[in-house]
Amino acid sequence: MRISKFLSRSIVLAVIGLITTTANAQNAEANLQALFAKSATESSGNREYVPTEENLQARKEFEQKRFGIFIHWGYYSMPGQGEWVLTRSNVPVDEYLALASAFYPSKFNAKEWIDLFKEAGAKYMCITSRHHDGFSMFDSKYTDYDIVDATPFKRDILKELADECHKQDFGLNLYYSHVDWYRDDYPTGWSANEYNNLKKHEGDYASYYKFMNNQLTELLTNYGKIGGIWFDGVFDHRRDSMDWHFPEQFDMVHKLQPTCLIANNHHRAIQYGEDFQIFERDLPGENKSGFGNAGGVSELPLETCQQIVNGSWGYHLNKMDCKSPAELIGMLISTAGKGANLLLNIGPRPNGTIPEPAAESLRGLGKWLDKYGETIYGTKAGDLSGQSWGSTTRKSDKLYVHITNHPGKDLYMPLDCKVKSAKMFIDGSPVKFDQWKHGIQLQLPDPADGEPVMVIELTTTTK
Ligand code: FHN
Repeated sequence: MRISKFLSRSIVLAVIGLITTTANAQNAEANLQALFAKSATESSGNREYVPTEENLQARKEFEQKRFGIFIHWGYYSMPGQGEWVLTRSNVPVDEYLALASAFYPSKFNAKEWIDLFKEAGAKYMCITSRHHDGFSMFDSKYTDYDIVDATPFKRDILKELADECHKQDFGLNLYYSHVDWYRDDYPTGWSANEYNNLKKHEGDYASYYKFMNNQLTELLTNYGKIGGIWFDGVFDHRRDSMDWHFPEQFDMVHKLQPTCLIANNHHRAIQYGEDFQIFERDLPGENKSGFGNAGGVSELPLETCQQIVNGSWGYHLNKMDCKSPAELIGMLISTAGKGANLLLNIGPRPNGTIPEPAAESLRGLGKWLDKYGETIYGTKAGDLSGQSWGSTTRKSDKLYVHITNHPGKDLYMPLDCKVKSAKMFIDGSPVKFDQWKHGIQLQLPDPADGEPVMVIELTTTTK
């Protein structure tokens, strides 16, 4: 082709391309505005979020549970390098995607999982229905990139887990990622700038938003009662402050299941439609994890998520150092002492089993809860928490003193209440104390061998 002809042809093509792209972008924008204009008048508008009575009741029941199991599981467990292996290991995306066609968790057994979680004393679980890699761990008709269509396993593990949870009266919450490293209609953000194996694209948020809402509708229609949706991923557009249009999405969730509680892992002040507040690897009010928790501690039910191993949510072959039962008990005590639920994470193996060290620690925690669960479940934050010697929880006129670091013979506790009696929780044997003007001085028995925590029950009255 002569150059001039080639050039003019290229210019024409480029202009057509530009017009088309612009037109697509304008169409996408128009679709988006049309979509939100409609949903905005239908849903949130400028209304403030007023939770329904049934939602408020669901919140109360949620915070009574105090202990849940977090599960990060997907085909990302196959390389055994955690759930960010696609990006942090900077692997070729197509090679990563090919792993899905070999994902066959042959030993997955929903009953074994729920039996173990109940033996651990947990009252609910939260599983990654779809993490940042975009892979759906449930049968979705809005994508073939899911466990039924894209793997030889072909079973809907979420359906099997949901059926078992409902059969065993065990709560089921679902983690759902707002970030998507797979779909072309997701407007790429921080992840694609940070990791150069991810393609950057403008995406089409109206299309992606519709996809998410279609999937959330599937999750809230096909799997029975869902206790909560745990959203994650706003970090990807923190800097460009993309409008995710959460209010309309959250209204839709509440419309589908009014008792489904919503939380969003943004570490900021609570926003429209949220029903509980998440803290990630921090107690409420702390900022050891560096996420900032700029939103302070709200009046909503609180939940702190922690890892049973140090340093990974998803299965990681190099991070198998599991917290001991005593460490887990201490974690639960300090979390409950702040009036928060502990969501303790496990990363199952690619074959669908729970690593034995994690199972062992869970069983040890469960043994402790068999004896002391009354001092954790259904309690509120104690009058004193985060002390060097331990923490407290409160249930009506009972104040449970959890001593994880025995301070010796005497323990002074500054208290605004009056103490009527003190006894060892485990056997009711009386504990001597002196009532002072602004607190009490306990005379502690010696710590019992093999008991990681000394629990004293105070019966109190207002002064
Ligand atoms: O990026 C995710 C991470 O993979 C994991 O799901 C945690 C769980 O709290 N949330 C995000 C990191 O903050």
